[in-house]
Amino acid sequence: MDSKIDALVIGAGFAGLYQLHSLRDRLGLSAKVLEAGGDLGGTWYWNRYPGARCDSESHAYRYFFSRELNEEWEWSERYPGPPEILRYLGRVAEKFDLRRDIRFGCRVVSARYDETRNRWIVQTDSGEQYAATYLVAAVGCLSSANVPDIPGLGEFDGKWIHSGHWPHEGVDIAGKRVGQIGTGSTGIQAAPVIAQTAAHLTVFQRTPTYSVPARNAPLTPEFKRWVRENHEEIRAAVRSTPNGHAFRIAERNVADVTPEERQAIYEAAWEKGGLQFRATFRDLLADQAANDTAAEFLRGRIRAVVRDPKTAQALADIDHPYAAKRPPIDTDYFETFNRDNVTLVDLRADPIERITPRGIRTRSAEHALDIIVFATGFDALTGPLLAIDIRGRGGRALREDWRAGPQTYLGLQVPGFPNFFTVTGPGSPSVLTNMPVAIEQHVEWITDCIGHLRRNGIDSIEPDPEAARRWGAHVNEAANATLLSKAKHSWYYGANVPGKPRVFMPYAGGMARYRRICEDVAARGYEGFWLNRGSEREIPAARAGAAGEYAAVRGPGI
Ligand code: NA7
Repeated sequence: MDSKIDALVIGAGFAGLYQLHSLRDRLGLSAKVLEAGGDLGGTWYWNRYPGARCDSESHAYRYFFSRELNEEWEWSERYPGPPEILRYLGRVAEKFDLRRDIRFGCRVVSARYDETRNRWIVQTDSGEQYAATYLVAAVGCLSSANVPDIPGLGEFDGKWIHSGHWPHEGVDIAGKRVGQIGTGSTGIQAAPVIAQTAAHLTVFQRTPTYSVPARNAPLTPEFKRWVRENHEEIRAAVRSTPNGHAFRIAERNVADVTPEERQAIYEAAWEKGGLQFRATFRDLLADQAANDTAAEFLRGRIRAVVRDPKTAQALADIDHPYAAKRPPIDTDYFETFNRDNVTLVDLRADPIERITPRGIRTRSAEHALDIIVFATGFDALTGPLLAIDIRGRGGRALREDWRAGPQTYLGLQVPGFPNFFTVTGPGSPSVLTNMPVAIEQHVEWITDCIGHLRRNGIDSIEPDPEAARRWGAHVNEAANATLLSKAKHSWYYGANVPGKPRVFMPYAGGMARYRRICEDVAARGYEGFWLNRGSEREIPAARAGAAGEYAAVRGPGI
């Protein structure tokens, strides 16, 4: 057992790499990363399905902690794809000499807190054991694949693949009959690309979704120069916007403009493309009537593009407010349904009954297939953490404690699990943001926190259960202040995984507001946490302020 380690980090994606650099090179700790994949990249190591691409714009999808790094790196397109993101992370690892402290191909299966020694004992799938004072889960929010339990899958004679475990050597789709289940962000990216080479693509749609064109394009030399020269401005923007993107949400409400002006605004945003469509009006996620105008505009676009009226109707018959589920962006998604080799199966009218050796049988027909692509998403946020048997004080199991839903304080720590930190854990803005921004904020907060513990001779930190309870109530309240609460069947609620508790998991109060809360908590001597020295417990006095401040969320923060 390697027990000379101060900190163990699980995962070598954006979060794990920066956490290693911060703990090792800023605090001088001995730190190691354990990574299940064969190389770094996290989400991007695994998600290599056709059409995979980041939805955040490249100038905002990066670390901001090193100006030098940004000056050395240039993205080539508006939205980066996996190969370029992996090259970027490879460059980061090289620049900060990270690889020497990462162990690849080693999956953490359990982590147990040894109270007498104040150490985490971590076990990998190959039987290796590590011990460390601090344990940081940088396991990603969308890394636990959700393969639905459809009867007959084991009998299928063809090949089936989940989008999140796409074989690195690729899949030969040319001339094949492909069935794709799922039309979320992944399915919407994958279908147009699969359709280009497959003999036939059948898209099995359970819930139709809005989508806005991504309008990806190579970056111009002028834009690249602008990015290089405006590091500070872009950094300031991503740190101050509600969702960590570099675009600002308009100040106006839908009712402030005439219907003609509104139409022109939506058309311009449609032409510009991307997630910033939702930034056209301030009240799109707060007010149903306002949202209805965007929703109707987007439904109209589907009807205008898709030629077959029945298919258009099935695609446009959307049952939730725009952006109440994660809003996808696409390249020719709706146009794909005009191809002769593409069919849409509306599962609400014609549900899947089973998978047969030949393909997928719905209530009305059997669809013969060579390949089934599951673009069925992930056991989000809690899944990657609960895949590990994590045990805190007295052997208590995270799986038990979270049976009714995740309980965290600030999405950073869990009561009863001292010195265990979760980067972008449930209860933090995480998936509602441009991820690297949320990751950077968490990594820096955790690093400062561990630095504080060490400077002050504090052995361990853990949340006061009451603070975690209050935070959980606030997370709920923040979601209820938005229209996100109108899409109860979203994966934000865990609704995509049968049996998963229905709890809104990410924090919808906004990244900028959340950042202030975290800074305030730290400035108050880690209010809401217990700081332990041996058997003595220091409880920072709760003062009016942080706790009271986050008690009221007025309007959506996203
Ligand atoms: P999502 O957004 O969870 O989408 C999964 C899709 O799969 C969605 O259309 C689901 O329909 C569908 N699905 C899931 N289970 C089934 C079953 N059993 N039968 C039929 N259809 C099913 O995952 P993505 O990978 O697209 O995106 C995840 C995130 O990655 C994305 O938001 C970005 O942040 C990046 P449903 O809507 O549940 O009815």
